[in-house]
Amino acid sequence: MMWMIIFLLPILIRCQNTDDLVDKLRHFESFIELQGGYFEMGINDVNGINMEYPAKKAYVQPFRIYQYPVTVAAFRRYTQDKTRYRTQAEVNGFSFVFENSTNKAIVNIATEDEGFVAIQNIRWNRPEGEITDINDRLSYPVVHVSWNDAQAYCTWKGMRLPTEIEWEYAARGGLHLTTYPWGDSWELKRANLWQGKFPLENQLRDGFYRLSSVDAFPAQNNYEIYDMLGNTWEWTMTKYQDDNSQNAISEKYTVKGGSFVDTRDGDSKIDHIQVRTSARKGFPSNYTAENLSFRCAQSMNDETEFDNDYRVVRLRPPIRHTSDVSHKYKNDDKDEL
Ligand SMILES: *[C@@H]1O[C@H](CO)[C@@H](O)[C@H](O)[C@H]1NC(C)=O
Ligand SMILES: *[C@@H]1O[C@H](CO)[C@@H](O)[C@H](O)[C@H]1NC(C)=O
Ligand SMILES: *[C@@H]1O[C@H](CO)[C@@H](O)[C@H](O)[C@H]1NC(C)=O
Ligand SMILES: [Ca+2]
Repeated sequence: MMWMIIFLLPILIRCQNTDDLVDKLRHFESFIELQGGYFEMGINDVNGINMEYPAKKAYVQPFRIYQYPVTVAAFRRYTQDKTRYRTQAEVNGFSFVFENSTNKAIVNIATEDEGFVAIQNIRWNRPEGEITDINDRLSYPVVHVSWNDAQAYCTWKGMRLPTEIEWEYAARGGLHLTTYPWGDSWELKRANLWQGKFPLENQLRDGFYRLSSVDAFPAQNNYEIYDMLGNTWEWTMTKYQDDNSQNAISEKYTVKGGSFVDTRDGDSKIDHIQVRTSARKGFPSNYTAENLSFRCAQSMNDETEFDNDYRVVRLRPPIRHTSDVSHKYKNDDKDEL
């Protein structure tokens, strides 16, 4: 009898842990429902670039949006279901990776992607090359996915990508024209960015050199939405436009949010992007990189009644943070860059 317990115990414990993991990963597919309405997007900063300046009034219908970016685990289920689906990075034969982290041949592709190189055989389940173990990254945002891949995934879920207006409405969390989802002053332990002079010096003040899991930091605003700013840029459904002419730039889509290689002040980057809620830029639908992910959204009936301007629809289980420290962001944590 005793030997059976001794024999079975480790297996039981292992199952318990696996269940926990499955539950946690499932929880990352929870969404929030937002009432929408009129709000102001953009920013009143004359130095704003890519048309983030000036702020403008926008209207949005009620919609749902994922609380977290789509994770590697969730995307893996998609590829298991659609076994014939080839992601864009597989079709292209390469993807853009930060630095030269693998010994795979570099494809000679000209890129304006500062610090990034095109590398063969990089894809969603090999985000940094052969050495990456996907099981360590199940709760990370899926990367090396094109706009086409993102739409295919969301369609599979009965959803679509958010529009730029929906994305920004969700990121603002009901606050009026603040710089960041949580307010106007920068707080360090709230987003995974780059601190220091890019690309040589990373002070790692947020604790992450490259990507982090989607719940590495607490929710970024009152809507309980995670990882909007930082970690990865996110695709939207909206065609990209970066000047006042009414023409969208053909085949480019707007991305939002900033990533682990972007900085708060934009000073050391060629593109001068300052990561903030209004920041935006555009990429072709076949572009893939290590700093670009997505989340899905869906329109709701505008008859839906709200007792609050939002509600969180949690898929089991309740929120569990990777560390308790992430709950606390004290004033002395403020970034003094
Ligand atoms: C990338 O790694 C390969 C193999 O180690 C090396 O030959 C190449 O020079 C490296 N390129 C850069 C840009 O570091
Ligand atoms: C990824 O980061 C590089 C370096 O800053 C940048 O040039 C590139 O545009 C980024 N990709 C996306 C999708 O933002
Ligand atoms: C994307 O498509 C354009 C237009 O067809 C093409 O010129 C470009 O090489 C493609 N980019 C990638 C990364 O495959
Ligand atoms: Ca970081």
